Amino acid sequence: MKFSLIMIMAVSAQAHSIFQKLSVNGVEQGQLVGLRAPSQPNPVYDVWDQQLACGLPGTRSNKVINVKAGDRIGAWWGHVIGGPQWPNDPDHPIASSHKGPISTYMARVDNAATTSPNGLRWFKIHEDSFNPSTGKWGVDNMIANKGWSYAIIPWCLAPGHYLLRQELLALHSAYSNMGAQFYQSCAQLNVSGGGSFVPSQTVSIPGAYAQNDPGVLIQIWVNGIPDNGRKSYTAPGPRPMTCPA
Ligand SMILES: [Cu+2]
Repeated sequence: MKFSLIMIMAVSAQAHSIFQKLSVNGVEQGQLVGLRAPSQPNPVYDVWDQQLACGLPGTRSNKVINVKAGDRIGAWWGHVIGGPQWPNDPDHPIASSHKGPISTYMARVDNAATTSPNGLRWFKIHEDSFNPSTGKWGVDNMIANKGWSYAIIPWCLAPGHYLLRQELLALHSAYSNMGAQFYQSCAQLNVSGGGSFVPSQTVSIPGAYAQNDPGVLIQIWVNGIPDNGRKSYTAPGPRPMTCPA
């Protein structure tokens, strides 16, 4: 038992993933264009790490992507920068062991190309969390979509520059303290065409999560299956915003 646990951890340490490409209504924007993305696929483990905002050190594009409120934004995940590490890489876009929710946040900024990712006020716009009736996690859906995970820019959002942060939370080792793995990058967006809504309920990142949050410190393996025993699961942080009626 002890040996097999060490084996699992050794394998998962090789895996991991990077959000490294953006699409707008299905149109790809190019590798790392309009993004701040880590250069290597390791996660953040500490919910108080400043790098929880936009990921580990890496590249920062000088481009800001023009989008409209209501556009469908795609985030593309790959095992390493460029995608697969080698032909038929089984850990691309991510090792299938890495079950967990995918959450998308935004934060209003003055200049999306230059702003610091820290000290911002974030709101969640979407989550693909867990479906207890199918046992599928957001990560399962992303793998089925060949690395793509989507969110819609809320139609009511006030125009301006924003950072869009997509977070993949891998829970396969989340049964131990600091075992949950947070992967994230940020997209630099200029939103036009929306309404006038400025979300007032916001969170800090880091700050939105506790290390012992029930969505962070959790045993999802029940009888050897990572399906949380088909019980409901709530991703950490706030629920996605809704536009005023
Ligand atoms: Cu990993």
